[in-house]
Amino acid sequence: MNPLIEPLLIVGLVVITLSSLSSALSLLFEVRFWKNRRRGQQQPISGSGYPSVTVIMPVRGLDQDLRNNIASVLNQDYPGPRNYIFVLDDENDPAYNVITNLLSNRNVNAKVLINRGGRSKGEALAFGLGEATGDVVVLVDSDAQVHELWLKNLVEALMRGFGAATTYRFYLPLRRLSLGSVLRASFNMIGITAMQNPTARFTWGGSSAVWRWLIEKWSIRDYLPYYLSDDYVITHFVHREGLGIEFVPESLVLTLEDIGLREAFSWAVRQLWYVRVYGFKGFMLYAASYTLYAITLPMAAALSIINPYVSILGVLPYLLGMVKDYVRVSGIRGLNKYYRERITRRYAVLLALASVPNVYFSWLAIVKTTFTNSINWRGRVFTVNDAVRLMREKPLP
Ligand SMILES: Nc1nc2c(ncn2[C@@H]2O[C@H](COP(=O)(O)OP(=O)(O)OP(=O)(O)O)[C@@H](O)[C@H]2O)c(=O)[nH]1
Ligand SMILES: [Mg+2]
Repeated sequence: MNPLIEPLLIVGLVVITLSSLSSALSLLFEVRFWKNRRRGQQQPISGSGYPSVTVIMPVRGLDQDLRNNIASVLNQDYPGPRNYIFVLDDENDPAYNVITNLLSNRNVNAKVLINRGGRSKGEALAFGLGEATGDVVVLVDSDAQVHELWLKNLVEALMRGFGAATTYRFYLPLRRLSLGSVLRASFNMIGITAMQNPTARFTWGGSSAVWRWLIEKWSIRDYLPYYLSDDYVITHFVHREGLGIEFVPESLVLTLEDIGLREAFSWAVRQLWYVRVYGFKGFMLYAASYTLYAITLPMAAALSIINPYVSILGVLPYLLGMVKDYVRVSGIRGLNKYYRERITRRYAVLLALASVPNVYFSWLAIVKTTFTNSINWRGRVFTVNDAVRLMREKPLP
């Protein structure tokens, strides 16, 4: 026997065992998460009236389903007073007319602000916060589509004693299904994993509620323009206050968009770039776990030459990963009719299958991100140096 074979076999078996164990644990965790939700561990709401809310949406450019997104955010069944602030950088932005048109047909308390010369989402948010009057501030992105109880669910989590309430997004194709859109939807679900875990949880800027007193107390407005990730800033201050962040899957937002494979890859790299810049440890953890999954299959294939049973063991982590994603999407479908009607069972199966190519898609995106200096975000280019320089100008206390 070749002297190299024995150590190779040992390394291979260790890799396969580790990735099988880790996928089995993730699956177990996933099943328990949805089971607990179904049991309804929600505590009743204390206090009487619902707090007043200011919903802030920064907008730049025309999202693919912008009109429906904004209409859904305006069309809320919320028992308390609410008002809306849209922040654009320029009234020539094509989204300006879409928003003013929608508002002219509706009886809602809303204003459209122009942060002239604004250079980023963070600047737009800071500008909008300066005009917020509600006891609660809810931030929402222009690519989010929500159901009627979205706002109420988020605010109720604050009323139960949390400092912030967050949710996450789920991608759906708008007109046609493509490899790019399915891979992006699959990649995106890693964010749900983070939300399910209180240590990794963050206030996702795409849809989060925060008490305004907390924003004022820590002068969060002053920090936002210096960070490309509002998630990072707000999460930091909620923790500084010693309060918890609640994850509200019942208010998951849908993003209906079509995207090609190449664009989906650049999108994934941009998402990872933020993690690399603002949460390097998390990025390393992410890189390590995806590397483990990515090498499992070739390792099993190589070892199957020595022992064919190893190949059976080698596909186990991928099978468990598929089942986990199916359980997850089924859990989301089970939340309420809104999700069940829009997310088909066929799409759930497709996402489960996509979890396998997504291992390689994600891993390649991680490798690319490691060597990516600049990103293009809605037509604005930001480099690592820009981000670091800005962060140093206004470090978080
Ligand atoms: N006013 C203003 N809004 C912005 C700017 N950049 C982004 N936005 C808005 O900020 C929100 C988040 O932007 P997205 O491009 O969706 O960012 P993201 O959610 O990190 O990225 P995706 O995953 O691609 O959705 C959206 O509502 C955008 O319209 C900007 O420079 N100015
Ligand atoms: Mg977005």
